[in-house]
Amino acid sequence: MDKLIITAALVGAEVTREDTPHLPVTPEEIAEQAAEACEAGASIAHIHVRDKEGRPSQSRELYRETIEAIQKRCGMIIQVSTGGAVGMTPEDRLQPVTLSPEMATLTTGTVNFGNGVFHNPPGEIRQFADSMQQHGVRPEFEIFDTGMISTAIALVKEGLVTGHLHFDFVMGMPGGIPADAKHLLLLVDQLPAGATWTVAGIGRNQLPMAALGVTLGGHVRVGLEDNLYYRKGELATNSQLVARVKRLAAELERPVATPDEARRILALPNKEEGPCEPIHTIPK
Ligand code: KMH
Ligand code: ZN
Repeated sequence: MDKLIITAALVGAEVTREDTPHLPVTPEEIAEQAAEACEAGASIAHIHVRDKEGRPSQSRELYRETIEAIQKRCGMIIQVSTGGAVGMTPEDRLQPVTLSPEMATLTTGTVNFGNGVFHNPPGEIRQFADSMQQHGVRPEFEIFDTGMISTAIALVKEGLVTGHLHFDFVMGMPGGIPADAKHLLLLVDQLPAGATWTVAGIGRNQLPMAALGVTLGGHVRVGLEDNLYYRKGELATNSQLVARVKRLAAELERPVATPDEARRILALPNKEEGPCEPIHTIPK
């Protein structure tokens, strides 16, 4: 198995300071917690940003400030959200892609999201993929339900996504695929050979899904975007959640990847050598 890539989903769009005092909100707070998560074993920072009132935002300027603040502190792979918050326009959601970060999320289908609808119709998915291609950004496919994998593969066949394929299975979100071993295996089975995957369990599913990610040869996403608690009744910090996965993985003889090791595993373009060749195979 490859070394384990831990993604720290630090902020999200839904959690508030009222929910937990540990949520980072300003660019400096997000950067500080990214550095702590990196120190604890994470190699990717999945980021959203918030405005001055703490509301979810996709402001290019706020992303720029946040990315620069992270880059001053550590060499993590920065993955911006294009999901933003339910109800945002595609143009709004695409703003951070124009900064050409190393990675961005790409959700390949519409899904009920709690009481709302996370709207990703076919035309907009292609618009997002095209924008990422134009700006040299590697997508991470956000898979909330099974049908989203075949849509991701369609984008590859259409030439809208090139390079190594990496998937994030978001499991246990009300309205999305349930979080359990049976459903995880169903998702993994559908991936093209050579693709990599990570798993993000929502709420109390975070720890058991992380354990499955480690043991099945996937990678793991944790953080306050997906789960507020360290255990029942005890609020967590981002770095505590990352550190626990690193310890768990160490017990299972799966060391964590540094950011540069993660770049090699994900075949991210090396600035000097140019784009890497794709190593996955797409079924005909
Ligand atoms: N906040 C959700 C509506 C992503 O980052 O791309 C979407 C989301 C996924 O968080
Ligand atoms: Zn997100």
